Amino acid sequence: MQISLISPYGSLYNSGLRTISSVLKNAGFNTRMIFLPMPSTESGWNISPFCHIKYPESLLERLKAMTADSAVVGITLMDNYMQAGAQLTKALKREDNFIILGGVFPTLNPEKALQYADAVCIGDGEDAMLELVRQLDAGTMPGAIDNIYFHGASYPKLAYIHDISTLPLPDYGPEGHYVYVEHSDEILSFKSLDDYKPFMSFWPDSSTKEPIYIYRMETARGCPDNCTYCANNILKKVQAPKVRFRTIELIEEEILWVKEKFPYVTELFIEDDSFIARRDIRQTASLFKKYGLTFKCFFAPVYFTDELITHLIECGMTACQVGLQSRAPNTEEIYRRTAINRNIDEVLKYFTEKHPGFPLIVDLIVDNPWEKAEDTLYTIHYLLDNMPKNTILGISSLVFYNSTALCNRAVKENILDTSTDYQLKTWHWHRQNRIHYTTLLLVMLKLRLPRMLIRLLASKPVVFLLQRSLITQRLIPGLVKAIKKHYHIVKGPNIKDSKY
Ligand code: B12
Ligand code: SF4
Repeated sequence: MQISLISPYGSLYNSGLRTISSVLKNAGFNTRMIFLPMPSTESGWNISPFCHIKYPESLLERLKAMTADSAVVGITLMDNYMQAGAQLTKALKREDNFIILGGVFPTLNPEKALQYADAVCIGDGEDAMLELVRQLDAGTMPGAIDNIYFHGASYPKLAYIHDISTLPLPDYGPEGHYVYVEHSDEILSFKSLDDYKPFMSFWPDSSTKEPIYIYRMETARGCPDNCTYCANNILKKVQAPKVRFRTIELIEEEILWVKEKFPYVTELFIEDDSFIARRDIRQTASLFKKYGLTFKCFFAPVYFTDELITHLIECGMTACQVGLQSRAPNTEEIYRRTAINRNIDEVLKYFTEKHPGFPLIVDLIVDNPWEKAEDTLYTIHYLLDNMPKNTILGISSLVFYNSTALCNRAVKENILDTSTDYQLKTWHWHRQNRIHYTTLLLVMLKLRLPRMLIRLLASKPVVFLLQRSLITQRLIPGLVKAIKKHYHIVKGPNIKDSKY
């Protein structure tokens, strides 16, 4: 039986969909994987405040032809790809095929996702998809499968894979793998694993002339923490209650496989929310060093110790991304991050004193409707006083994900209109209809403008004068649009967002 698996994401990583493909292949089914990265519509230069993607009709026609032999079409979706998923299912649905959606969007919004497809998968998809395909292959009407919510049926029984080390390595083809290249409007067929090269390239900073090649890797699923805005807030309830770690033996097996199949790769991006919480993190980092691979990972401040970060840097950590989101006590409480942010002073002191040039990425959330200007100013002054000079600020606009504690609060307080497609709001601060003056101050910090100047502009009287609706809703967004338009003309239309 032929199955087509489709990903609309900008990145070709797709660990979940690739593992599903491996499981199906191991059971004797044929899979085809189609990747549809659309950088120009998702790029930061798009001025819409929503993540709208419009596939060309001709592309949908080619996808129809490509999936004509497929009894099952599976599509992976995050919230911001909801509309892309709707377009694809509408175009690819036939009387005689079965379309299933999986990923974070259907997991958090099963009823909404079911409007488009024959079924949705909630949480882990490997066992569920295999059982679905087996039942369809046997010619029976599929029914009662853990995690699969069928159109017209009731919410399914949920199950999860307890030991994720039992799963096969992700499927990278190359046979049966295709990618859409938007600028040439072509669907390329992967002929060898070298064809993945352009999709694995990464410029560590603007001064680098040659790209490095990265392999994104999963060593665990889930997060030990529980921030109120994060998808993990729900995934803990409906996917798996605890973090699941892959064994170090399996990580070594994957590294050996990467070294053999992708000899051009020199760096690993550890995509786990919880790499830092691994009990064997020191050994795992030493393993990367043993195989000559540098790496980048995320960490939450609470897990910081001087000894641990020193070890990670010695093992080849070239950058790390720290979630701070806010330093204002009120906002930390709203996000349930008071405990997680605990060691941030030590983190910033460590990098300032020991590795001032290290690319430390600090993530912040703006546009929180409950946050007052003085709270954002508190974070700004905190960063002005403590941030190492080479810090890279990641500024994201708050997006409400369905059923999270923060989303529920927004619904209860009538802040969020659930009759709208609020999932499609973009996280890009510069694409919002309203841009706070305090966001602009953070952007100045991100651009490394003199801190003296920012301090002056962040003084209470100036903020009082400039944080007015005419300025935040008209003047600043207008100015940002004009700058982007000008920059767009200078740099050309296909610039990817700097963050991804
Ligand atoms: C790796 C990652 C990325 C990578 C790679 C994305 C990619 N192409 O795969 C990068 C860095 C590019 C990325 C980008 C973004 N990401 Co991201 N990312 C993740 C992360 C950390 C891990 C995802 C992952 O691989 N998980 C492991 C696999 C095994 O799980 P899975 O993908 O969910 O798949 C399983 C099931 O969902 C299901 N399934 C999935 N697809 C399908 C399909 C079918 C047919 C079936 C049956 C089942 C099924 O089965 C799979 C196997 O069990 C998650 C965090 C998380 N906790 O999930 C965030 C997460 C998915 N990202 C998120 C977001 C918001 C983004 C961004 C939009 C913005 C941002 N500021 O980060 C951008 C989007 C950029 C873009 N243009 O696409 C949010 C999504 C929230 C939401 N409600 O949609 C998450 C959940 C983070 C969070 N904690 O809030 N991301
Ligand atoms: S620490 Fe990060 S990944 Fe974990 S729950 Fe909080 S925001 Fe989500």
